[in-house]
Amino acid sequence: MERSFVMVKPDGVQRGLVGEIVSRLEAKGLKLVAARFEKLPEARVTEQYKEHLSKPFFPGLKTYIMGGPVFLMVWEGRNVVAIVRKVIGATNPQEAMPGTIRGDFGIDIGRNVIHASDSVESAAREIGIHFKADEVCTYTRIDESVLYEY
Ligand code: D4T
Repeated sequence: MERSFVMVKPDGVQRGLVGEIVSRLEAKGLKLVAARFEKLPEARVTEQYKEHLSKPFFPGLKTYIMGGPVFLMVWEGRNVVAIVRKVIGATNPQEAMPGTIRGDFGIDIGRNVIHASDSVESAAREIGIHFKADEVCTYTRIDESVLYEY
């Protein structure tokens, strides 16, 4: 089963959106298999966003992500990476559709509430940055037999 790494960013935590975000992903039928609440150390922020190291927005992004606690999660489900990207919406909240998390709860691109992996490969890399293999749980959710068609 596919996995995605999802993070409620410091603005999402400060604005009390953790429960709403977890609820939306749970209600969709996705399965929470790992979670941790913490302030990220610089090394893991740099590793998480290494593709953006040379971008002009990186220093501000790093300060913002390290500015408060974040809620890190791993979600599992069929096609979960693409599904979560749709549920969270476009990177710029002003372009994100209403009904998506960023479309409903954000305004500025630099305060876009949530991160989610953009590919199966990124998901594996990002899960590896933040979680040990034995911190990701394997279990069957009781509704799985009716959630999936086959
Ligand atoms: P993340 O990685 O946070 O889920 O965002 P996306 O995958 O949707 O978008 P991204 O990698 O292009 O951007 C990473 C992160 O940087 C912030 N950002 C981005 C910013 O502050 N200014 C910018 O101009 C861009 C492009 C927002 C998300």
